[in-house]
Order: sequence, then structure tokens, then C-alpha cells
Amino acid sequence: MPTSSECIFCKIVAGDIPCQKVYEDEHVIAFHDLYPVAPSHVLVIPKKHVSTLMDFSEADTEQMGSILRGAAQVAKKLGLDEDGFRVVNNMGEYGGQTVYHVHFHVLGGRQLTWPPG
Ligand code: IU
Repeated sequence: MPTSSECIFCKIVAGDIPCQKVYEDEHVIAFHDLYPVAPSHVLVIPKKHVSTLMDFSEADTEQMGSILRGAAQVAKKLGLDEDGFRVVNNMGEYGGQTVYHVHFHVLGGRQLTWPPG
């Protein structure tokens, strides 16, 4: 599994940094965000180190599918599916990405507004 020794999310995948895990499969893990911005705020990340959404290759199609399936599983597990929830990827500087191991936010538990800031 390609990892980056500098990457905090790779350390979480490796178990070197603890997390509150919500979901895991062969390709992804999902854990509670350390600084939640909604009552439920979970990050779904590939186990493989991929920096941004733009860095997925054709060979990563299964991983990408697992991320969205994982997000739906997280929503179901946390009971967000009835009222609704949001799945967000922040890409690059203008997108507001701060951690360069690609991740999808699952946000729910309150009425979310649109457009985002
Ligand atoms: P962003 O889309 O790259 O901005 O999101 C990064 C998220 O990672 C953000 O919501 C942080 O609160 C979260 N996070 C975390 O949960 N644990 C960490 O150790 C670090 C960031 I660093």
C-alpha cells in the first residue's frame, strides 16, 4: 500500500495515530473529524496515499467507488440517511484543502446551507 511518511492520514491508516473509526473496508477507512463543523463530521479516505482528487488514476477506479460506498455506509451507520447529509471534497487551495491525502467529508446532523463559503 503506497504511503507517505510525512502524511498524517497515512499515519492514521497505519494505526500510528489513533482515530475514532466509523467504517473500514479493503480500500478505505472513515473516522470522525478531529475538528467537526457539524454534529456529524466524518472523513472517508483511501488507504492508499493519493494527494488530491486530481491524482486518482484509472487504476484507482475501485478505490474511488469504495469512497462513495463508504460515505453512504457512514451515513447509514450514523443515522444521517433519513434527514439527509452532504459529501464534500475540497480540492487544492481555492477548494480549501488543507490535508494533502485525498478525503471526502460526510457532514450531517443539522440543516446545511448552500452555497458554501
Ligand atoms: P480539508 O478538506 O483538507 O480542509 O480537510 C481536512 C480535515 O482534516 C479538516 O476538517 C480537519 O479538521 C481534519 N483533520 C483531522 O481530522 N485530524 C487531523 O489530525 C488533521 C486534520 I491535521
